[in-house]
Amino acid sequence: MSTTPTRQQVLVFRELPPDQLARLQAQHDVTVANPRLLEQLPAFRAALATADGLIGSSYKVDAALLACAPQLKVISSVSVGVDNYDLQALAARGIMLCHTPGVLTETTADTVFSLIMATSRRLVELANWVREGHWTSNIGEDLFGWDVHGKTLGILGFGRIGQAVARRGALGFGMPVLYHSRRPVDLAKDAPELAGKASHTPLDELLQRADIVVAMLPLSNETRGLMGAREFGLMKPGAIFVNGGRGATVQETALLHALNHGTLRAAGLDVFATEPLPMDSPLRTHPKVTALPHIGSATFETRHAMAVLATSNLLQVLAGETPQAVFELPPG
Ligand code: 8YV
Repeated sequence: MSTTPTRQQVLVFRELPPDQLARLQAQHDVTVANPRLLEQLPAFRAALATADGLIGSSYKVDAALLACAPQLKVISSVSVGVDNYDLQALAARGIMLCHTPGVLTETTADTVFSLIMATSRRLVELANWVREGHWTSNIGEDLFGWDVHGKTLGILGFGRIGQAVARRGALGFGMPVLYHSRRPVDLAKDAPELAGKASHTPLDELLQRADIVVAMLPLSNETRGLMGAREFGLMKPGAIFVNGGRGATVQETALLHALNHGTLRAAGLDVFATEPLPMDSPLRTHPKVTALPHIGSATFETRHAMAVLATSNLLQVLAGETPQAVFELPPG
């Protein structure tokens, strides 16, 4: 005897595209409540009490919040990074965590490379200079930038996005690539296009040799504050630092010191320890900083693809199926 699947309770905590919301509503009872909007916080908290599944991103999900969700089976994050989720608490409750790796790799790598170009060639500064009406004669050396092609690219973190950045540098710009990660990547097997073009390098040596250092690190206990005064002090005079991973991997006071007194020529930042970037942060207006509002994956195409994957993950788990992209939690 066929049984009609029961409609379960789904809480959407960050807006989804209408077509993906409709997919959820076709099978389950859906509440949309974004807890970062004060007026929606009561509805969020009320829906937590009966939620079987959550879908959204960029909101801290800790043990205290999970204690308000006694029926929760799964969280489907519309993100590849999961540092805003208390993984131990999820594991202890047996709550599954899904995320959206892969679909945002190329877009995020494009964003990172745009920061490499913007900082090296001073694109934002000079575009503003033209906009403000200063271009009244041929430019002089004071407006020159620095070449990107052929420079040594150092990448901290060599997962999907780090490798995509390496492809852009090595294959598109003729850049020797040094990368630092916990373990060397078997390039011949996993990234043959980078074989012979990217070298697993100790952190200190990478910082000393690279002209452009890109941080593509997830945030964990191991990576929090990894780039501090010692690390910035190792970097070459005139080096450029770009962060496209997580802001808290960088000690921002050390970054500011390197920009103001040390060796750093410029910094391109898409992520920050606190987001949105506080109005009183010196990084917001620093002349050597190009700051973006965490737009790594923020294109129409990619954010839709992420929402499709996250919605599929959630529907699969609620149907008792294996999701396309589960995040392996630490042992509970
Ligand atoms: C945004 C990201 O946080 O996927 C991640 O981990 O950092 C970015 O893609 C995410 O897209 C928010 O929905």
